[in-house]
Amino acid sequence: MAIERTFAIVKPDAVQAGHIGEIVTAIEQSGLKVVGLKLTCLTPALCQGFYHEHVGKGFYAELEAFMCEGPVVLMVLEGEGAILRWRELMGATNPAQAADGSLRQRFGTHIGRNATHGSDKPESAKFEVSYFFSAFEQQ
Ligand code: DAT
Ligand code: MG
Repeated sequence: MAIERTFAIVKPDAVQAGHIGEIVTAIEQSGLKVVGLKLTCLTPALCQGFYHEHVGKGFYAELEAFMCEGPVVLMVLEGEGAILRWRELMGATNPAQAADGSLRQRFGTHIGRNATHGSDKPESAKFEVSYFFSAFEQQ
């Protein structure tokens, strides 16, 4: 499998609850490398560009309000098959359906408050990494 880069977010619920460290630890213990990292707050405009595929859906207003309610940690992760591996570590979108021990099962509380984000395919990973990180900000 090829070395890939993927994009990850520790969402506002998990930052507010004090789970940044546990999530970064899970990433590093899985063998994925953190090659870019920053803490910031999203704005509605940034959120709309990032989640462009979901703008206009019934849950979008709730998603935007949630993503802008407090700080987030943005990361670029690297490793063999990183895109799928990070999705597996996170678990299913709905924490109620996420596998035992997955991050969304451990730290998510609701489908709309699910603790982490991960790119779902190579094209999204490329777009999402470059949306938030310049080449200079990635190792
Ligand atoms: P994922 O984050 O697993 O890639 P997605 O791309 O389908 O899932 O949706 C993006 C985010 O939007 C998701 O993490 C949480 C929110 N969301 C999705 N479906 C939802 C729904 N039915 N109700 C509320 N929030 C939802
Ligand atoms: Mg998605």
